[in-house]
Amino acid sequence: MERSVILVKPDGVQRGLVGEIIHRFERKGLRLAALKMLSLSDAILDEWYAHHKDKAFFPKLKSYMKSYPVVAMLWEGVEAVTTIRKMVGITKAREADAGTIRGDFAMSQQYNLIHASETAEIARKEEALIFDPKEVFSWEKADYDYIYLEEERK
Ligand code: FUP
Repeated sequence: MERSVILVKPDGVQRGLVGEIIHRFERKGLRLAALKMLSLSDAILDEWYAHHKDKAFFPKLKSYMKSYPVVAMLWEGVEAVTTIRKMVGITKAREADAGTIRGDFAMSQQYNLIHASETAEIARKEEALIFDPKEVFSWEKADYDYIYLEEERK
């Protein structure tokens, strides 16, 4: 199974959408492996958005991500990274498909509520940046027999 790192960004926390976002992933059948609130440091953000560090929007993005705490979560499932990216929608939220989190609740390219890991490899890096192994739980989800076929659940 794959794990994906989700951040409910400062705008999502301010707008009271933490519960809505958790609710969507829970209903989908994903397993919550870790959850915490934290303030992002410069060191984490520089690593997190290293691919954007030369872009004009980077300073604004960084100060926005530091402006209030975020809620970080780890959600697990078969091919969870791709599934979650589909549920989140494209970066420019006002053009995101209806039915996605950004499409249903946001209008901006920066204030787009949520971060979701882009690939499984990036997810592993992000997990190590945000979570101590002690904070990650491998509890058994009782309804898996009704969510996956046994052969799908690898
Ligand atoms: P995403 O993977 O959809 O979160 O998007 P990116 O990794 O491309 O961008 C990360 C964050 O940078 C976005 F969520 C918001 C911010 N951003 C801007 O503020 N302006 C832009 O033009 C592009 C991205």
